[in-house]
Amino acid sequence: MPVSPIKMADAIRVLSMDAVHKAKSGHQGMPMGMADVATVLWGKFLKFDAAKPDWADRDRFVLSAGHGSMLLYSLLHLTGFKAMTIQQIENFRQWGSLTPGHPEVHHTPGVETTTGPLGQGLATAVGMAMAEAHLASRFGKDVVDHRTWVIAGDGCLMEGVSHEAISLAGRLKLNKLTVLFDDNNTTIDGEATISETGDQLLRFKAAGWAVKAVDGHDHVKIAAALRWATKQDRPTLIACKTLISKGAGPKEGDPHSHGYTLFDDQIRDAREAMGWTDGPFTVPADIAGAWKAVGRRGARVRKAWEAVLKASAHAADFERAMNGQLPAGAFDKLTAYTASAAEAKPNNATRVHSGAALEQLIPIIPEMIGGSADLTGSNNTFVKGMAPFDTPDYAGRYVHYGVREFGMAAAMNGMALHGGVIPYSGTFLAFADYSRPAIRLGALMQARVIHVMTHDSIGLGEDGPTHQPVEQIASLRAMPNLLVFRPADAVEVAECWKIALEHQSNPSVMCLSRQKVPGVRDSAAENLSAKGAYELLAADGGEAVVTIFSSGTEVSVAVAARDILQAQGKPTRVVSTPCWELFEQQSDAYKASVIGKAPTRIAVEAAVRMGWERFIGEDGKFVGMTHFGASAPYERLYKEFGITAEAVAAAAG
Ligand SMILES: Cc1ncc(C[n+]2csc(CCOP(=O)(O)OP(=O)(O)O)c2C)c(N)n1
Ligand SMILES: [Mg+2]
Repeated sequence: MPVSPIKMADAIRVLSMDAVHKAKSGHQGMPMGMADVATVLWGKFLKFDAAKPDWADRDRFVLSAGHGSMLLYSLLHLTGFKAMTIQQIENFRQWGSLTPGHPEVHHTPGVETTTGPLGQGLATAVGMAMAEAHLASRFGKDVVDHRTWVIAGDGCLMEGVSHEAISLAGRLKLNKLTVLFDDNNTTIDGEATISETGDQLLRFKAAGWAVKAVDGHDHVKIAAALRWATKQDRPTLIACKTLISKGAGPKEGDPHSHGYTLFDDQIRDAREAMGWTDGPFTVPADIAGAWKAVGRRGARVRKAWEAVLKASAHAADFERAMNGQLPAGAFDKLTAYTASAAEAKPNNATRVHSGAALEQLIPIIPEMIGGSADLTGSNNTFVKGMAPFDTPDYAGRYVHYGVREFGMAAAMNGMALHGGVIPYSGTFLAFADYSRPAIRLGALMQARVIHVMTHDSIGLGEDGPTHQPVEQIASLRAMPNLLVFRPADAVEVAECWKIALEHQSNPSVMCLSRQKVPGVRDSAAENLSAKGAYELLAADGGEAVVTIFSSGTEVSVAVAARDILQAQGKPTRVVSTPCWELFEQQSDAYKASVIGKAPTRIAVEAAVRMGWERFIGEDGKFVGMTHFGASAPYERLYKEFGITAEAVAAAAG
């Protein structure tokens, strides 16, 4: 007799209850409520093969409501993902387990993206769907043709980033993206209506989505809705009306059963209500067998696809791109350009140098997909000849993200996680705070995403303090696994681009200037930026008595200050620090040699001091900002705020 799909859903419910109960923490409410929807989706629609979690043409499943992680872990276990043993389920939320509190990509096979910060999973999924659309165009639909499915809750849809994600997806008509909304009218504080009474269907519809509501416990209706979703010409929202903690006896539908609320008695009641006689963490053989069959359902399709890929003229290129490797000769043009920049020492804004570096890279690296949050001309992210990424074919490589910094950064994470593309895009550095939650998640997920952030100091001038970053550089430097670059001239800019592209497991931020600066590097023989910090100029005429540390546009200030000090008979070194994170990775001996032994250490940066003690020590002198900026031409601002060569020289005493 075939196993009832309700029983299969009950297996998710029971495992979720048992795991949360054993961990004495976590969330059973959402997994129990969405078990039916998940059973239909995984059972009949999701293209996957449990034996091959990383099959490139699999559908992407994103649990945006990451607190419901036991839903995903149950599915991975039941369908037979090898790593997800019953012991892992029993070790939910414990040290070293594959079942952390919220799903973490690269940690658990089958998890596509790290979720938990509500709303971001949905925004990340938009990027996955974008990557799919582009790669389908580049490699053909026989090689790339999959969907992206998202489960999102009330919380995800309340978060502001969902607005950016939804409107971008709607504008781009990403018809292979489906959001399954767990419409349970519940959040932590109680009924969702205590804080939200908007109409989600109308909201998505207004953004250009096709929408539908369905009883989230009716398997037949759910299946019909999912089938409908696959036939639309735009992204789809299915609001699934569910009861939180469905199946949990008296707790079913209780708006306070979001988290760990089921204790021994309630779990016994729930088991009874479900007619589930097996003990904790035990799934009857017939139900387990039905789920295992689901896990094998995609094997044939996967093998057929592998044969198609093998026969495809694109095979090698596709695999290289999906593995994150750069094409042969990726940096040939850039290297030649860097050498010529060292000779010509062009006097220009570092954002312009970045545009020039991109001109060397874009034609050779087809994986690079650029864009900007409506600041294309200011960010210098567009290279002539790039077509816009848009319907109908998505072949273009330049995304007009609109004024959506957070949605853009999250989408880039999704593109990088999907694989096959290397996203970069621009905004102003002051607005890094708008993107910050996605930059952070990208850093946690080791996603190769390059954030071009121009107008990186008071040096942007007249736009004034709202646009002048002061504390952003320090705050970004505090973030683990993020490479924060602040290059000084054309050579360093090109070096930093190369490093960012070569680091497959780090996001990068390029802090770039609006104002022009002179070239400081004479030679491009070695990528000195790769060391994070290096001696740009040695002291003349004896042991250095002063070392000036600096980054970006202030390196030329440091160089001018050195001239003054040398003229006063004080041998002075200048150290450029384009990337602090990379400096920390150098040997102790190298680091000590860069810090040097000069009795006077000064740092100059048109930003706050925080963190510079690393270079100048507690007693070091700092020339920079201690307050917000002001609106005026930048030359005046540097003078008024005392960030000048004279001030640096004077600080040497
Ligand atoms: C950005 C963010 N803010 C707050 C939280 C904490 N949090 C986790 S779940 C949740 C309630 C979400 O409600 P819903 O998505 O409807 O989940 P349900 O209660 O239905 O399971 C909150 C506030 C979070 N994870 N992320
Ligand atoms: Mg809810």
